[in-house]
Amino acid sequence: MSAPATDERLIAARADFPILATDVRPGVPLVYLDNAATTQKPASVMAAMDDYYEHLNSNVHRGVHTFSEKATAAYEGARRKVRDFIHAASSHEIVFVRNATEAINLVAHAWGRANLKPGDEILVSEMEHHANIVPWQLVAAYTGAVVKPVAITEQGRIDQDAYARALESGRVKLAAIAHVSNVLGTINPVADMARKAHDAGALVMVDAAQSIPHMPLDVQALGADFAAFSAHKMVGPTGIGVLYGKRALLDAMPPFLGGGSMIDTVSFEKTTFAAVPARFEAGTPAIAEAVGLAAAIDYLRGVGMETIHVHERALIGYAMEGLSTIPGLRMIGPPPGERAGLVAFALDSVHPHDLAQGLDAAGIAVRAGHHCAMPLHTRYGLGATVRASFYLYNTFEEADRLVETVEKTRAFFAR
Ligand code: C6P
Repeated sequence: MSAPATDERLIAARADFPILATDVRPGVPLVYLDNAATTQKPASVMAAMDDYYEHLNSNVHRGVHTFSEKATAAYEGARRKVRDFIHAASSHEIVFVRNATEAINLVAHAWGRANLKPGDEILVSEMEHHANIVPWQLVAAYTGAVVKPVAITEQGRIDQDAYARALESGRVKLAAIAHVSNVLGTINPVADMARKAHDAGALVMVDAAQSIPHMPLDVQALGADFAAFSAHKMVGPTGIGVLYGKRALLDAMPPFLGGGSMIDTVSFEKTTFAAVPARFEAGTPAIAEAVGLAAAIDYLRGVGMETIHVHERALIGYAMEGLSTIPGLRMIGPPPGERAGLVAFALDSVHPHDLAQGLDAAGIAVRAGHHCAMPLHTRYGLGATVRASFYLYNTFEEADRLVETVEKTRAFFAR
């Protein structure tokens, strides 16, 4: 099969990412297929952060001096940019945190401790990342609530009948669901699932870590009460992520962390707290990273989220077709039309770590292991898989290199 032509705009976009021109070792160019772990950064994001440090570095929300006011304007401008990108109703609904993991922990601890009681249920699916399981287990241990896993089907979809049955208990207070699975690639029908949860009186936390970087997303259309994501998976920097929460829910939540910036008044008799989102942003925040996130959003908008989604769908279909020709290779998850641009697979004859090393020798970066989704791997009777995850700058030729090298590695181990 010959590779389809890659969209010219996306070929041009490759030049925006300096690291993509770097050899892994002399003469071995990088084929970066570990985008679900973290994405590469365009020069514009790095320049925005450098510019911040070179020209306006100061702490935010504190000083009355000019630079502090400029830094505050940049930081709050980033918040508005996130609001618009995810179609939130207000920038009060955007809380800056360290990453998706911290966003989910914030809800589990601030909302969960205040609202859960013994016997209450939190639904998660079997395909969740540990970040959308463990925080709920921690708060369940604290409150006496119960974490209930909803089964997935062999094809890697959340079993919708099981989900509907679980909601019938009348005890479900929150459903925590990945919009896109980081292992199966499945795009879950979150809007429909949120409607069902709301009808049953439950809230919905959407783990959007693997969807926001790859497709247009509207938190209001999805019906998300809360949503979590990380900048580093959407061409932005590490160290900053976002919790989206409906204003009324955030307003009613007690703080998670205490310290500077999150208070209104402090005395030894009584401390009162700031309005949201400041209430949840104790201490000096990641200011340069917020500037970087704003530049990342500008970059993604410039390319076009729909363009990215269409490109990745074509790429994953092409890659999966190629992988399906390799003897003894098992892919898990739904068909390409129902998934984002990633695929996890295992060979019956080669350990995933050996396969990943074989790929690395050819300059191809993939992830091998359980991808922080152990219950999912247990569900499929697999200890580990290799995962190839694509992004806007990957090409069909790179998908060819992946398939050829997996086959070569398989043949090598079969000798
Ligand atoms: N998944 C992966 O290789 P953090 O680490 O907080 O930025 O993101 C956590 C997270 C939450 N939900 C989903 C669905 C995720 O995929 C991730 C991160 C990476 O799959 C690193 S483990």
